[in-house]
Amino acid sequence: MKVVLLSGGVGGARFADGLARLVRADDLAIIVNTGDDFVHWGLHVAPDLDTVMYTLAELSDDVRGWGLADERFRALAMVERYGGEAWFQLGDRDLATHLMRTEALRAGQTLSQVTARLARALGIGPAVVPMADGLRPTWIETEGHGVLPFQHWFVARRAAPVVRGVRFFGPAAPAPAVIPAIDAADVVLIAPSNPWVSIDPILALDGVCEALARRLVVAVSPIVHGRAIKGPLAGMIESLAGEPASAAAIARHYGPLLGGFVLAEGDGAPGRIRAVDIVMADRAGRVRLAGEVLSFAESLL
Ligand code: FO1
Repeated sequence: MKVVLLSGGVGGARFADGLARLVRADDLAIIVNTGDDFVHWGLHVAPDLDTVMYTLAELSDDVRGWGLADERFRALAMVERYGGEAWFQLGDRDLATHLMRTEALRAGQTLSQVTARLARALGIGPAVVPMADGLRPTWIETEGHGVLPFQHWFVARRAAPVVRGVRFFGPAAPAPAVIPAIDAADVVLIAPSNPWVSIDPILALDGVCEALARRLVVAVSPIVHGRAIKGPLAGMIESLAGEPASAAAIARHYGPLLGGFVLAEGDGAPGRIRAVDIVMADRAGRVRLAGEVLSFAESLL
């Protein structure tokens, strides 16, 4: 099967890692949210792309979920000493990625081109595709703190301000490989990522929903028994959808786009829904979940 995965950061990266062990590299493309990208210390930082790349290359810090394992933060300490911005923790080895990316972008390469080159250098087989080559930042409308750029809300303010809306700025053109990858896919999987800030930025690009409407789309719930596996999603469902966090709220959010939905056992009824253990506690868990989602998708084709 030719598989496309729409992915955000940690949850998507772990699911991608499971898929990459089951699907031939040539048959798997991972389209990654770049709405969280921002310029920090003059460098283009792409957190979700890097989380996916580091996880697939087995270089990621498994406890934090983002950044590299065995990381040190000596450059950060020096920046702090100079009185620079130290609220976003860029590790010493992680800095190399941002330096290489920024240098290539300044030399005229696209984000798609430099990402493909970095992923190849890390020995990653599947295509890692940024959702857009242009800057398309996500901003968060908050209660009482105005409209904040994503990382200022998520990291600097620890996702504490209540979310009233999510906005995407900049050109809505998808990267050149996005629509052709979807058109060529037998199934498009939506990772257990945050629908509002990780997946919607991809869905909001020109032509993506139209392309998805022609394909079988299967999403994996990021909510298990009413709680988010990671991050601020549960509170966002309450403030944005006006209902308690549940797998059903996620399915309702994606609506008619979905041809199938995978959720945790005990979280919903069978049908075009498959209930499995969706917590990826370790690598075996990632591969097991990816296998269950693939066989479910196959049964729907
Ligand atoms: N998340 C944090 O909560 N605090 C950080 O200081 C932080 C630094 C960081 C550096 C590089 C990187 O690739 C990711 C980083 N993240 C950090 C994670 C990131 O902000 C979020 O996980 C994603 O943007 C949400 O998907």
